[in-house]
Amino acid sequence: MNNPNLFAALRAAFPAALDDLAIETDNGLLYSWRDLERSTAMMANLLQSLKLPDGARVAVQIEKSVEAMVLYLATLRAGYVFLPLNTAYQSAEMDYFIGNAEPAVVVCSSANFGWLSKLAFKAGTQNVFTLNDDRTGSLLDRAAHCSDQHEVAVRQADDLAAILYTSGTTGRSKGAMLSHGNLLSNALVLKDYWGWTQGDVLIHALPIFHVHGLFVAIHGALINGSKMIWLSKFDAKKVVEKLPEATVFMGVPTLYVRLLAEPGLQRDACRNMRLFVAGSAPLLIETFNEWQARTGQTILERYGMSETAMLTSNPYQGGERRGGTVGFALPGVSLRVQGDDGQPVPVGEIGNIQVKGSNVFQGYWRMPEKTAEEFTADGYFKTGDVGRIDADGYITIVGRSKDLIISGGYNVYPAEIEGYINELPGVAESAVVGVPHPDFGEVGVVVVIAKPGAVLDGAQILADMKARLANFKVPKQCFIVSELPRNTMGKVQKNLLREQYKALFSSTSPK
Ligand code: MCA
Ligand code: AMP
Repeated sequence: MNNPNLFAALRAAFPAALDDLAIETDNGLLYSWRDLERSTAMMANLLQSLKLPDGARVAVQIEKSVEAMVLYLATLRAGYVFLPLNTAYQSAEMDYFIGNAEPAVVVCSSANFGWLSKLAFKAGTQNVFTLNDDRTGSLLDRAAHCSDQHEVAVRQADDLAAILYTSGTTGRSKGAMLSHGNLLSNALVLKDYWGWTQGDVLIHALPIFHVHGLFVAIHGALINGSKMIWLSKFDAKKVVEKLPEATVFMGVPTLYVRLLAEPGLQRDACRNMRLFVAGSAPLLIETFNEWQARTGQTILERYGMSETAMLTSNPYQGGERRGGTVGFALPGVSLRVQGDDGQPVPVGEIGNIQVKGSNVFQGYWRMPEKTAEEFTADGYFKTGDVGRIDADGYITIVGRSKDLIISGGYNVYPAEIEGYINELPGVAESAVVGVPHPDFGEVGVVVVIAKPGAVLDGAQILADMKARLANFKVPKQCFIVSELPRNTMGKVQKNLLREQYKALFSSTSPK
């Protein structure tokens, strides 16, 4: 291949019969491969007509739609850098991302144009377009006037394709810079490893602003020339209804829990399915077993990160898929488990997971020191995950050294939430911890200490957070207490809080 642009590889995998169906949506829209070719060309021409500088970021906060995916592909095609943002983010969060990334283009829904365009113009963005999930908005209006012929921009393997914001222990989000080569190498490895084959049909039910839905699912289908059944939003009933027409499904554990609550999920519904992939958060062994008993299919669990895309996977064939493990390092990924002393731990013992490979990102956007801190002297990336490798080579993730809650597949950083809560009047200190939850796997709970003389209302604190933060980050419960458990250094012992509140949601049944 002479153009290492990821789009060139995806485009090359389109079937020769361009009029075949590429995508059907849950609201009855049909897109052929030719539609994808033409629409990405038109949108890429629009982006290029803006005369953006090399490396320009295209920041996007829009509802899921095929056109939103086309915008992603067009950004690659035109050689710019895609920056997807969760639709749940509110103005303070968006202000930070846009101020930090300084995008040349922002695309948002018409409903958010007023406040978001102000933030964008303040950050120096020249172009703000709208794109709505009903195929309206200025982006499509403008693209409609552009040519449908476009030569894919030449990009090198280490040129940036996307920036994905992901938080760190400090609570400040960092932009993980992923190159065309990072994403393409991962897509090609997964194509082989997961046995993608002609005739595969993927049910796409995940959001498209994170690695799982945007890269693993979309690249997987496109690089194999496979059709997608496109759900604008996860809906367990719709997935079950569509299963007989599909062969591959990908989901975070919450999706599997919700599917199991559907009586229609039976062996027969899965008769054409060959692969159920789970990841982004730990899959409970109960879910793994119940799925096997109900459908006769064994979920394949894999593990990845925004900084690295996919790192490990249980085998598709030629080996057992072991529940509770994330399988083996993928081909091309070198993975090791080290003790805090920087030495490898013996087989079966717990340590810090470190990785290296062509999938590992280029660093954090404009944070060279933070990037340097996260790599070892010999070039391994410190994942912040803690795990072990057993005698058979299976990797199990047992925890995280980073203070992170994964709720329904979304990451919530306690430090960020605590920062907001500590700013509220009357709050002396707060601690956010993750506790088990039957639907979301884990959810945040906050424990707050009032300033002397102040009277706090937990419900009001949560309401204040709801007004400022993405809804999935808002702790599900708030407790006002007189003191927090501390160690001799005065540090809050979050493990004791987690223990204290662990049964809070144990009687709640999954949604
Ligand atoms: C929704 N709510 C949540 C979450 N989602 N609370 C905690 N955690 C969540 N994940 C709350 C909302 O705040 C709201 O509460 C209420 O649930 C209903 O909101 P709604 O948006 O209608 O919820 P939903 O449509 O039922 O969404 C649940 C979901 C969604 C489908 C599980 O969270 C989802 O799509 N998760 C997938 C995330 C994902 O794609 N992760 C991949 C990251 P209230 O009414 O009180 O406001 S990529 C990654 O991690 C790596 C690289 C990897 O390995 O893949
Ligand atoms: P993010 O970078 O936001 O996409 O989140 C990546 C984190 O999700 C990883 O560092 C892990 O902690 C977690 N993760 C992803 N897949 C799995 C999995 N299969 N099991 C447990 N944790 C996972």
